[in-house]
Amino acid sequence: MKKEWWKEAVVYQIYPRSFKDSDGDGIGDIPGIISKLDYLEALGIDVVWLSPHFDSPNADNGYDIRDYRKVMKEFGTIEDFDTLLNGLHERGIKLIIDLVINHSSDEHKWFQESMASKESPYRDYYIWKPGKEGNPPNNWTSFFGGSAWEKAGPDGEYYLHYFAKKQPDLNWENPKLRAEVYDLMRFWLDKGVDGFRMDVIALISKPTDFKDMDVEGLKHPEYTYAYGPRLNEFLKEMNKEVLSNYDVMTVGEAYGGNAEKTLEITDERNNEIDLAFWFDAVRVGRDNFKQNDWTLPEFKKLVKTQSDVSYHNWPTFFLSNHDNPRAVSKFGDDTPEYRIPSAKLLAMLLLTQRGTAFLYQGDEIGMTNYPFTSFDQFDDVEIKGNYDKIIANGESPESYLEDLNKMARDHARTPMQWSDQKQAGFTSGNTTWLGINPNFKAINVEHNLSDSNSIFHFYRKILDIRKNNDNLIYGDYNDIAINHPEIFAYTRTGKNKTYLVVLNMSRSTVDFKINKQYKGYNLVISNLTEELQTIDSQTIKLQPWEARLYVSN
Ligand code: ISL
Repeated sequence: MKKEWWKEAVVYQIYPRSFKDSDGDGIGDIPGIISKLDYLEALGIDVVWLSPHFDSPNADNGYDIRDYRKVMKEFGTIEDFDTLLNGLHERGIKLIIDLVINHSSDEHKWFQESMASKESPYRDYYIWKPGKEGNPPNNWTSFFGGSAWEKAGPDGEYYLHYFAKKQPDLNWENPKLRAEVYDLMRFWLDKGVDGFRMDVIALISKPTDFKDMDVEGLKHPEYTYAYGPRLNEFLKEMNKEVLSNYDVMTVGEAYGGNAEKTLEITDERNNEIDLAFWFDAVRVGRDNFKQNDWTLPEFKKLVKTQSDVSYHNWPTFFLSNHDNPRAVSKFGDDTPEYRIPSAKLLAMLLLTQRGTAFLYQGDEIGMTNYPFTSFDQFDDVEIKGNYDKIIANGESPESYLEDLNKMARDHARTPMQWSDQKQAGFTSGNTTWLGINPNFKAINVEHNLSDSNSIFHFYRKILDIRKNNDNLIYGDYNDIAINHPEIFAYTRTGKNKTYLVVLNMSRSTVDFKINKQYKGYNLVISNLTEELQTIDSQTIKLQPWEARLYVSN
């Protein structure tokens, strides 16, 4: 296995709007992040992934870019960005930024020009089609509700938008557009950024036939939209033109669920991108807006599929991000009794899996889902955009709200809880762009820092163990109890050591039977006990949500 810095990295995702506000307007900003650099250093992460920081009218919180070379005014200036980058680099932390190039904002000057006339040199920067008898060109739908087509401009044509109508899709068939994208990538790389997270990268090459979808297709339009015929070609070109000239990491959002194609774009022999996020494990039990029940064996099997990639691929592992509920609320147990042990267990799970690990802001202190009680508490364009469709499908507002309380994207976007003071120490202002979780008095950074037994310090310790153990990073992965309903147990076998991870993901006390080959393994760390123990029998007794890491001798 070829060693690479990005294979060893633990990446910390910052959603800048919600991280830390420095000027009292209730919106997080870059100077706010700069004021927390020592915090990030103390945690011990290797890379920061910054969600979009570019100039944007914020139809989708920055995933709609108006100017790719400017910083969003609420977040600060380009000088602030440079200071952030230097500050991170001085602390040995790398920075990757969010490249949103499937679509731009409709307020981008390219789109304004493109819409102005059919003859505009920018017309083909986007995808325009004539309507059909007063209707859109086909029946494709937007992920954020309604048709994926919007009529605009003097010529009466429709443009394609897979997301909100303020997010028109860029036309990757046009070599001029591709050259512009490569240029803006170079702009940021020449500043010294260390790579990109690539938003919905599997969607950039569009299907060629623009045929209507059938009823089944309409349930999951992403399967039609993703992995178009020229995706590999575009990524190879991007790699040759730009990426291959820098020592950077790239992680693509492989939205659209096609394992074979995802492996292809991340196969090191293909020179496309390095890594991809797979969503099957993180979305276990999810069906669009419904979070159904799921079982631990189901989850473990999805994790195994992600992990068992070929020698020429490298996996990623994550339990949450800005589009998903809080890790401890979905995978742990966020009741007062079990929140702390289960959040620590998730720390062990995240940091001992095979693959580049992605930790989402706030998970290191065990932040939980927000208790939403009404629709006006949400900000997300996706929730608002899909409301009519969901109600028209026969669901009641009450049951939609119940679903959203399990899976809404806004759970992850509430402001970071820094202290038990006013506005959780997030802002000095009187308002925040999204509500602060009412549990901030109990759950916050300050308490975590001052308690050596906290979730934060547990993350710190495991990060440190991981950093000093190649076997834990590059070792083979083997699930040793895949059908066990409560225990997640696996080994990581490297050149000279085997690690054994045993996680009780339940509220029950469990006697876990283990093969005698593990006799004599020593405890490295546990979330419940400080006592160092050796495995001396074939049964390990685990308390509810107990997590243990052992090593061979
Ligand atoms: O979050 C989702 C469903 O709840 C997905 O449909 C999500 O939109 C999809 O994973 C793509 O996400 C990315 O692109 C979107 C943006 O809204 C997300 O925040 C981003 O992560 C459009 O740019």
